[in-house]
Amino acid sequence: VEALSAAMPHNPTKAAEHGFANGLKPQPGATAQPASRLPTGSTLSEENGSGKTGSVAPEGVNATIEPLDRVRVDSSGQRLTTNQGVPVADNQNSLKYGVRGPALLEDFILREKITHFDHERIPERIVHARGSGAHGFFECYEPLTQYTKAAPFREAGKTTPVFVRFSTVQGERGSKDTARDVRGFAVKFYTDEGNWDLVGNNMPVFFIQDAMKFPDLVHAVKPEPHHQMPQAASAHDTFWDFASLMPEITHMLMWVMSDRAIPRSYATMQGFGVHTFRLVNEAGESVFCKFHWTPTAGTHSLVWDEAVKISGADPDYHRRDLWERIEAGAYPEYELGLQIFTEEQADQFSFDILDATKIVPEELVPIRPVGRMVLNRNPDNFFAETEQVAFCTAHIVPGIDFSNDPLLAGRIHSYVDTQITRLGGPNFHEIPINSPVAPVHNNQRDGLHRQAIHRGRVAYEPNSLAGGCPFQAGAEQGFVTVPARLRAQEEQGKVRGKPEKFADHYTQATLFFDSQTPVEQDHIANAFRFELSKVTVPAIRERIVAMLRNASEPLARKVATGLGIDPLPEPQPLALANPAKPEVQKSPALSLLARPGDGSLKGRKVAVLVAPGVEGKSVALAQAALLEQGAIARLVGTRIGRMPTSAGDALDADASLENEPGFLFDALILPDGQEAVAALAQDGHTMEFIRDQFRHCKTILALGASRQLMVKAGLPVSMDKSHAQGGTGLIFAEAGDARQAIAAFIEGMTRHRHFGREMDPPLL
Ligand code: HDE
Repeated sequence: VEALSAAMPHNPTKAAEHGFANGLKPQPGATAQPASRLPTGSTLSEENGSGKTGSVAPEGVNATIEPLDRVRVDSSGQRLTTNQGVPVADNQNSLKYGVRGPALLEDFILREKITHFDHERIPERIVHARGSGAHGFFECYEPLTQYTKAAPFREAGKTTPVFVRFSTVQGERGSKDTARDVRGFAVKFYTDEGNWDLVGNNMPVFFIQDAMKFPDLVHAVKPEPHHQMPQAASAHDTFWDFASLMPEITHMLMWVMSDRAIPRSYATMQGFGVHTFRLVNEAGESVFCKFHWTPTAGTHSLVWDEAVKISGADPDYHRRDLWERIEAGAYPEYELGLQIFTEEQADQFSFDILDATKIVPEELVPIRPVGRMVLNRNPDNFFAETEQVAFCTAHIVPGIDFSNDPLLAGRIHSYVDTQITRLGGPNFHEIPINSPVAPVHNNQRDGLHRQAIHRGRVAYEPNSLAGGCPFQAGAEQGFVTVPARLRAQEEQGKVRGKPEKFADHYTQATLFFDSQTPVEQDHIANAFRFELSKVTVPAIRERIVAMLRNASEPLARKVATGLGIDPLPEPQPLALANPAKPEVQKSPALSLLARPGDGSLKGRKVAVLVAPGVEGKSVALAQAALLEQGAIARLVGTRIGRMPTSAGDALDADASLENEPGFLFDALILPDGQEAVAALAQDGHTMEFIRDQFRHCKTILALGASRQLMVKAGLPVSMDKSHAQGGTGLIFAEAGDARQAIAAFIEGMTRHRHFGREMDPPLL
């Protein structure tokens, strides 16, 4: 037990889950797994978890652990059985009539094993198929009872267990992580008044305004139906054809062409509820609300060239990063912020708050921080948890309510519906990862895969035979829908149509583009250029440029130049000739660079190149200094294994230039030691390593003799500045000067990238 908990210092309860610490460890000679706890239905209450007040979930612990204990399986010390619990004597050979004779139909052990295997796969999600999940907790900063009676926001310090799934949208389950795409950011709160799913994205707006268009959008962006290409990419004809005919998409296009679509890590991207929701207090009063998750580590992204290369070398880049951060105790953390506004305020806005292609600028309604979410525990089993988790926008709790956003309305139907097919029936809420920690009691019965064994003969309400139970909770305790105003709607009657402000397709696209820093604007223009250069039909490219002219003339011009379109096409006709004047012309908060985060290096990866004859002391110094900052320095050698140092001792390279290319690291240290430098100079991988690090604007430190490597790689060493300034992110240290240079290197890394070096087309 001690050895196990020592090996997993950050998830101390894992030992207990696996049966080692709670007396479940099988005894020698044991014949069967001890009976697991029966599902109780009610698993969390004020006494045992999420309801605890004034407490913070300890690191690595959260309250979904106990409820899930009943289904965790530990096979250590156990004999192999069939699914009926029959011990299996031979798991190597099928039953035959003589060793060279025919296999026998009677072999129920083989048939059960193969039959189960044949059915191991379930349908993947139609969108967001590729994802990664983690457990954690949400902690409330202060009571929000003035606005909402929702359980997670009742008291300061209250913690609520959560399960989060991050995802890409377009690609299939086995596709790459670093595609240019929106990222799903779905949070399941296991509140003590039922599950609340906040199924958001890492961008606060969406492509379309009405659920009616969702199947069209997804059909357009998915791999084209005749040849199933391209995988995990929007850079193809059908997506841009659809986009060019849907001007409401323009604002979202700005976001997906920005670096937000290629995050560095799930721990460094924001999350948004997208739609306007309602908060409702005990008195039944309601306000509107937008949900924002902001990462403590700041918002950081990849650059496109890097994202493309990573997808080849490590398609699991984000999944690995999330897993490793949690295992290392560098827990991803996000602050939840709310934009709260009244219906009267909303009526005055220049845009419609029911339109999911619009944001509420922070300068108009500030974001109020209300709590933090920490992801502190990896799932035990990908399929059981991350794949089977079922998020549904229909899952809300007392204190939260919907707005009339027509996109949200379609979602309220879609998610439950899709789970019924994907998870094989209406009882998916009983799959352990989905089951609420609050008690479940109703008269729904039967269906495929029913787990609960309901007792008694009463499955209806009202009843007298069961004393009227389960009884209606009533307005005091139960969920009550806000009686929203419907005056205007009554006048119109049933219609298919949109409110007028929905027709302003460009004002906020302009706001977004104009609020970006010049570097970010360049990246957006380059992304349009790249995507449209993959489009084979010239008319589609031209229609997009014509659309962009309505949002930003400089952007449209730059994209057109990049595509060889001259002269510029006429702007697309406006659906609304005179849109309302926006309250905010620039919102600096929309720039990724506006949220550098806490400056910590937690979870960052640094490559230290090594070869035989390396100067070991400065390498050790750098490793120690980086570890202190929470960054991981990996020794990347001309090969893996022991490397003699110039002082006669040895270092262990755990990665090689071949298996961990340069673009997988956030920064680079080139070592001192003539012999090592000569060996590195012989290997072409070293040059690619350095050039990628340079091209992707990362901090590079060249210790002593390794300056030659920079020269050989063709780097403009004239960029060399005193390392005290470190402005270019290129730091050179003379021999014996390592300590100070390492400090400058760490300072450079806190800036993430040095975009001053960036050139289009790239210099190297
Ligand atoms: Fe989804 N979406 N969506 N979506 N969505 C699904 O549900 C849908 C939309 C989002 O990690 C599906 O379980 C419709 C907006 C996330 O498991 C499906 C519409 C936003 C996830 C579905 C939208 C999202 C999904 C597919 C337009 C951001 C992954 C599998 C009306 C606010 C959740 C599934 C996870 C998944 C439908 C639009 C986010 C088909 C009909 C807007 C994060 O039900």
